[in-house]
Amino acid sequence: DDSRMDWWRDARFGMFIHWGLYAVPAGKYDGKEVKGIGEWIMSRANIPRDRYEAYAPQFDPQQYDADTWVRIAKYAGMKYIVITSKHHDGFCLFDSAGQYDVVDAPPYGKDILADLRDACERHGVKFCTYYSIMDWHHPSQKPAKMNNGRPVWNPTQMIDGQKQQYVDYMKGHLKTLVEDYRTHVLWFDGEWPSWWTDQDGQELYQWLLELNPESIVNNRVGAGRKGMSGFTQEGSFAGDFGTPEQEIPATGVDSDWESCMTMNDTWGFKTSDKNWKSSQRLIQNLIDITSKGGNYLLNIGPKADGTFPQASVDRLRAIGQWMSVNGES
Ligand code: FUL
Repeated sequence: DDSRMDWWRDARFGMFIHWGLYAVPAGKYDGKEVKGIGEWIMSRANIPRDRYEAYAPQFDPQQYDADTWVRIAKYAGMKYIVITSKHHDGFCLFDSAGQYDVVDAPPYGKDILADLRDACERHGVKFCTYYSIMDWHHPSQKPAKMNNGRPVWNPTQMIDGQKQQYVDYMKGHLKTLVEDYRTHVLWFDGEWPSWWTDQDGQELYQWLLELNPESIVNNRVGAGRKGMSGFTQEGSFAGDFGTPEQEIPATGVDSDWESCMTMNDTWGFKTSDKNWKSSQRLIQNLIDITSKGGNYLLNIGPKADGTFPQASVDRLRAIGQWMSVNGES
């Protein structure tokens, strides 16, 4: 019985939010522009852990207002929000059992995810969370190799004998996200290091459904994803839905799927990335995806001050205007 998927299938349109310490450097390290997507800066610039940790005391999003974010999403016609609870860099936007999270990091010290959950619940938007399996900060994992004395983080290597402890650490986080943050979707990612197996994914999925039988879990919980196309190799574990990334599949897909896409070329905020798609293009993507039976998860990369980039707000407003004429309520 997959009636737990009903709301998700009806939803069609959601907001992805990539936010974390990477919004502080916003694409620059040691005064130099770093190539690639903003949330990968720790890896792209081979930043050692202690240097990266130094962004935490600089992360002080005084203008963050969860209510405003949810109103913007709702006006655009989005029915759910998926936010990075922990990206590959390991820093948590919720009150985790450990210390590497926004609640324990001065000066901000407030619970970003709790505020967003409350705002979502007030506005009838489903609150959902992204979670990275690979963790560039956790002591169980080490860099793939060193390059001139600097860490190459992707993919991490699991230190012998540490895996069970790390899985328990993840489960602690996930239990908190399910029980205290009432997350509706567990959107996994960072499943590609060789120490994570399809069987690990299947076990974690079963464990999550026992915790909350209403949970929805994406296919990246398993290890059988085929590149960016979003689907899973035959015989591998596929979770509840496929996750094409920056792609819209052809028609004729019979499983559930959701295309996640950026408005420019980065997920996490990057000052230099001004390559914005037009509103018209985003609306066409929405039509294309939903007419093929998929969901559209459209990304925002908030700035370190807690606001959405103006270019994103403008586009969401245009989508909302189109929706008010053409959408179902
Ligand atoms: C990828 C990640 O590596 C990117 O940073 C981003 O989160 C995208 C949605 O998924 O696998």
